[in-house]
Amino acid sequence: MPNDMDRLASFGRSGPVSRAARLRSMLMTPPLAFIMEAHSGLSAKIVEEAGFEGIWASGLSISASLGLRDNNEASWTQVLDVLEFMSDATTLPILVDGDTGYGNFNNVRRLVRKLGERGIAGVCLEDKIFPKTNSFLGERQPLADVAEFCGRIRAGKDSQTDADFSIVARTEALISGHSMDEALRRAEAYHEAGADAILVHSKRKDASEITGFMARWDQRCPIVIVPTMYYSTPAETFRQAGISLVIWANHLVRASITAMRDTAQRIAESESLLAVEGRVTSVREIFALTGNDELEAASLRYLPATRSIRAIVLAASRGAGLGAATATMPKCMVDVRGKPLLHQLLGTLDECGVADVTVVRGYCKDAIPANGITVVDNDSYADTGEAASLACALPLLTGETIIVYGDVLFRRYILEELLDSTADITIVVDSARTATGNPRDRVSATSRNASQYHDDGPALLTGIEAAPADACGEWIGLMHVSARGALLLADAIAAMRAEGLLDRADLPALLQRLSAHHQVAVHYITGHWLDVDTLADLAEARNFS
Ligand code: SPV
Ligand code: MG
Repeated sequence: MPNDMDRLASFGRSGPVSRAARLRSMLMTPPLAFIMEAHSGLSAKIVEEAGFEGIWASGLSISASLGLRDNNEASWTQVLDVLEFMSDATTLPILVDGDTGYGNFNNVRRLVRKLGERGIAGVCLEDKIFPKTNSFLGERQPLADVAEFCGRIRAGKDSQTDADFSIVARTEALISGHSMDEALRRAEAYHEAGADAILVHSKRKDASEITGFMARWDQRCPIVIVPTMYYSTPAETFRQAGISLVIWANHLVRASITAMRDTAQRIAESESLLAVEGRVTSVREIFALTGNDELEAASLRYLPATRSIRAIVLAASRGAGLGAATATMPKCMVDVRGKPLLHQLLGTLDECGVADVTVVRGYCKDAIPANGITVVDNDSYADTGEAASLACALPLLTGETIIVYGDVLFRRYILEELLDSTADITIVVDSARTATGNPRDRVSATSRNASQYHDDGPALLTGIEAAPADACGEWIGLMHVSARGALLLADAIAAMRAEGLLDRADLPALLQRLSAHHQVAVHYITGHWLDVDTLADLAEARNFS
């Protein structure tokens, strides 16, 4: 049965749509048609790309590409597997070189059914005996008995599952040294047996046998030729002679052998790829030929959207509390168990799938190399605060973003939980720290940690710099914004800048401003984090895991 691709593909000759019907049209209706050899899915694509209307699945070429002789060394099911790749790779009709049909009438029946299942448009059967030998090897190869071969043709026609499937009967009479009369006798018998077309093969250097045959054939049915040996004959001669279909039988496998040998030799001799780069097809071209763009489009349609989360790390300050440790580097580069603090933080971000990280540098900025991260500089770090540092990364504050201080360490689960937040703006607050820590980071919220589970929604930030009695905890310097939250944050930064408040503001001040107009969700934790402000913190950081 024709498959969907057959039904949909309609180009070349107008009218018929199935591949079998298109091959039939090439055989039955002028003008002279040409089909080109292919032996693999890739070569089939190249034939189609070149604008041919059909493909010759050459026995010689398929065998050679498998490293085998053209003597039926590849089993017919192995050939069938190659044909399936070819059929899938192209929309063109494929005429298969079926050799002798791999045996008697019974083998032909099964072959034709299986070809139909793979969307093959037609098969060419030659009047020789299994196992075959290539026509250009030796002389006077024995031919099949005419009646027996006619039985193969009839069996094939009775087995086709698509009414338009074609059987081309090939006579080797002239190649095997028989007379023109014998060639004509055989052609007539095969035509009578139901062959849709006759392939007349010749190994002369000129087309005289072919034109001689045509002069006597009288257009009884379409004639197919393979001008491998009489290659200098112009196509016009075939047109004038009334040929229906020309097969360019083996030139892609031959071209590939030339190219592969040349490339292999150059590389072997020069011990380098330089000699061939630019002479060989680019890898990008392979992607194009095999349709990777289609796969990309399909992935967008069928795969769940991938989440892309950025991080902005604020690391512009020196960190005066660390004394000599920050004489030549910012606080985030201080060593904690063999790695800078910043690298510990980047590791945690990476483990949670946040690989697109921007670090805002300031003090000793050259101590933070741009390896695997984007760097943005706040050159006024000495006179500005955290909000101004964040403002330096404003162009990168788009989409879902984590904002974090460069001197904070926290267990991975804290970030994982934060990334589950559905609020537009969420800050992480340690509810165990209401009296300790930096007063500016103490926050008040609509509910405390203990009561969070009984509420409908999350606790919301109500104020900063809360007195210990009012504080619900300490903001740990880690927050998350959704794509919308990023816009809200950018708007707040722009408003503070317009009011002249940006330069001196810290992040709690920015959060307070946001919470006045928008909901800032509080995600509570207890412990499992630290920030490094003092040498004591640094000692603690070295024990943090
Ligand atoms: C083939 O391409 O395998 C053919 C054509 O059968 S020829 O090699 O010319 O016989
Ligand atoms: Mg062959």
